[in-house]
Amino acid sequence: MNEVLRIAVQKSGRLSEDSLKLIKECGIRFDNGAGKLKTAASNFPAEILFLRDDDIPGYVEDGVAHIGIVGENVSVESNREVDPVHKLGFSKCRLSIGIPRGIEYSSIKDLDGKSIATSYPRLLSNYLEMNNVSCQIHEISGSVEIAPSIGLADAVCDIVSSGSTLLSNGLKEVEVIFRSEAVMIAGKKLAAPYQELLDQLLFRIKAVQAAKN
Ligand code: PRT
Ligand code: ZN
Repeated sequence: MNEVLRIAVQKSGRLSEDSLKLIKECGIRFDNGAGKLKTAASNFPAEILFLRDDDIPGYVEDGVAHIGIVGENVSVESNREVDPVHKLGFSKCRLSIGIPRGIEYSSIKDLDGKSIATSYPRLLSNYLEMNNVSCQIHEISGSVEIAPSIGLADAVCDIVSSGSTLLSNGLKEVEVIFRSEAVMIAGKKLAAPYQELLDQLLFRIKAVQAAKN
């Protein structure tokens, strides 16, 4: 069999180290010399592609990569046609709404008519709709937490882990709208040889996870 499973992982960021560690713990050996965008495994028919996390769902949908590792937040927000095949247990975080600390808050209804800055317009608008609340959503791609203090928005909706970024920007967390962790995503209807390789990899991943619990 000459088929090679193409695995997309984040090139450099919060998911990178744990993604590569997991692949190594599965017994798959590869050389990830600095600056490489692609590397072949030496003892498993796989190739690793190093990409920006936001691009991974699209590449998996298009079949450029057969599978990928991303945050569920990125996968769901992308709205790409991919299968979330297995949760990986690392990079846990939440997508939350934060408001200035001095403002009282009792429920999501308090946000009706307000503006919210976020990089996650789809997840946010789904949540607001579900709660029958209507807000103006300002989509910005980074430094979201600064928005209220510069008068750009009344609230923010961003990824929170320890909570210290919200705190240091004078904000408090008032609603958790999505809980996320790293997930293995796969293309819909993978051809048989790739599905078989994915099954072998998932078998190893589950064994690695079981050994840790
Ligand atoms: O360059 P590239 O586009 O590939 O990476 P990126 O900068 O978009 O993503 P990166 O590496 O920051 O995050 C990758 C994934 O890690 C995210 O999509 C989440 O699934 C997950 N993750 C886990 C986090 C965090 N924890 C996190 N704390 N992603 C972002 N943050 C940021 C958050 O945006 C906020 O600015 O950290 C700040 C909050 O952290 P605390 O600890 O102060 O609450
Ligand atoms: Zn990104």
